[in-house]
Amino acid sequence: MRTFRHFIDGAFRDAASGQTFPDVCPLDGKPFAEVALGGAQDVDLAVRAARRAHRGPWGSMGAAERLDRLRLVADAVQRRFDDFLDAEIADTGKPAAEARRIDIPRGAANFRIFADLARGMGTDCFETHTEDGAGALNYAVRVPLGVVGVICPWNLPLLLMTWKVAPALAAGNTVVVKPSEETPATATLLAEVMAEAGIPPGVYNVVHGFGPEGAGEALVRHPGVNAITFTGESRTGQAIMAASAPTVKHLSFELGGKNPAIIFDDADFDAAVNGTVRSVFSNAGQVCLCSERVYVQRGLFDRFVSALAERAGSLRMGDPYDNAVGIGPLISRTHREKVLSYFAAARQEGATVVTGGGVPDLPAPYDAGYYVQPTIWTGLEESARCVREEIFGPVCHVRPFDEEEEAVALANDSEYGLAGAVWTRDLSRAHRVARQLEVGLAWVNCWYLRDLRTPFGGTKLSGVGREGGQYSMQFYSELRNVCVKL
Ligand code: NAD
Ligand code: 6OD
Repeated sequence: MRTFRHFIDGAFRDAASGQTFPDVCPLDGKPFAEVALGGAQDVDLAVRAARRAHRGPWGSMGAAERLDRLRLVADAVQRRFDDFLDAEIADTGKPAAEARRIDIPRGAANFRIFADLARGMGTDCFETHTEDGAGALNYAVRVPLGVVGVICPWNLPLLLMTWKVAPALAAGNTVVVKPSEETPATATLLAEVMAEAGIPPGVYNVVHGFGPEGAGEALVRHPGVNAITFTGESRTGQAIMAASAPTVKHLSFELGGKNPAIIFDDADFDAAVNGTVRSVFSNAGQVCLCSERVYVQRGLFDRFVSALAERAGSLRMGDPYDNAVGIGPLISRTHREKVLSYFAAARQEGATVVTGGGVPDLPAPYDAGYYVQPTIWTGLEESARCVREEIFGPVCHVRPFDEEEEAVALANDSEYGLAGAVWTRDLSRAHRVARQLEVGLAWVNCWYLRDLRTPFGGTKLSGVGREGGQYSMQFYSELRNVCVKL
């Protein structure tokens, strides 16, 4: 059996406690690796190494050389594409076609884009009047924060970790990464790549383990950590915010969602169906941006629900390397129990189950995997738990609406505010509705179309701050003003 160890100060290490926990493959429920069980002692070692590297080789390296090395990391991820693919599939069970198209290319692209962006960042300069007439010059310099704690979820492990690590390093910080306990593989593999690309020891550290009372919490509480960038559940964000208060850390949070999709009856029908199928079922619904509430204008409702149900019913499950497979398992037994509990709750709350609602009948070894059927409900009240709470599975509720105003009000009636999708051919309406949605990301006639220079993040319970492009560079650095009396 393989072992995923911590990576601290340029070397792989066992946990200080000597303990491990199993990494289970969701395709068949079988453990395939042992993972070092990190705690406060491991985190402390990693933070000390990161501080030394920040004061030493990484902090004193010129920006051009630092960014060139990050480009080498991108090249190395690309070179080891198949290793990353296999690692990601073993951890998550997601279809290879999806990981080949999105997760692994983004693992490389994140390093390239932030290496380019960091080179072009400028700062302000002001000429200031003084009483003696000689004046003063004020200019700002952008400096790294120091050590950044990177706490990651399990749904897009490589994509979301590198989305944070790349800009943090580009800005001159060093990092301690705490991958999700469900998905330790790609963060460990990236450690090998970092070493190959000439990233000095201590710049990229990985401590595996759990969150509360484990490595995650220890990282948040450590006084040597200057900032925490976190993606995960809103409740976890609340706990991290409270635990980081005594050491007043910079925080960036990308949290949960209960995202609406609005389909007007003038929409391109096929495009709206295709887009909604993607937005509900991608990664088995385990993307924070997935649509769980679909509002369809009444004239189109029956036809749309039938088309969606037909497509959902035809999503194949099984061998993730088979290109015909369109949907994988959920991440864990526990998460499947949670999603199935919503399937039961929906029935109690009076849902009509249009399709799915159970566990699929699959051949071995997938019969032991954590699969659920792609599921569509109609007929729930907006007050139903299944319409209000994030489920994070391959499921949506579809409800008809009559007027534009009503659709906007329904979409905004949520504690969350991450993303929304609007499908219409009416350009004015598209702009009007997108402007009114209380979300950080509004897509029109598309879903999850990404340009990495754009601001990414949520409103309400869906997050604090924006990452992406210059917004990431701003979060991972701070400005120091220099005032020179002339
Ligand atoms: P999670 O919050 O359970 O765990 C995320 C990470 O936080 C894990 O590494 C975990 O070990 C750690 N953690 C848990 N409790 C902690 C604590 N008290 N202190 C420090 N660390 C702690 O989330 P998850 O189940 O891994 O991921 C799914 C969730 O993430 C969903 O809610 C989803 O919407 C959200 N998500 C949001 C975005 C976004 O961009 N907004 C992206 C991906 C996922
Ligand atoms: O694409 C991205 O940059 C990003 N942060 C995606 C988040 C997906 C959430 O599950």
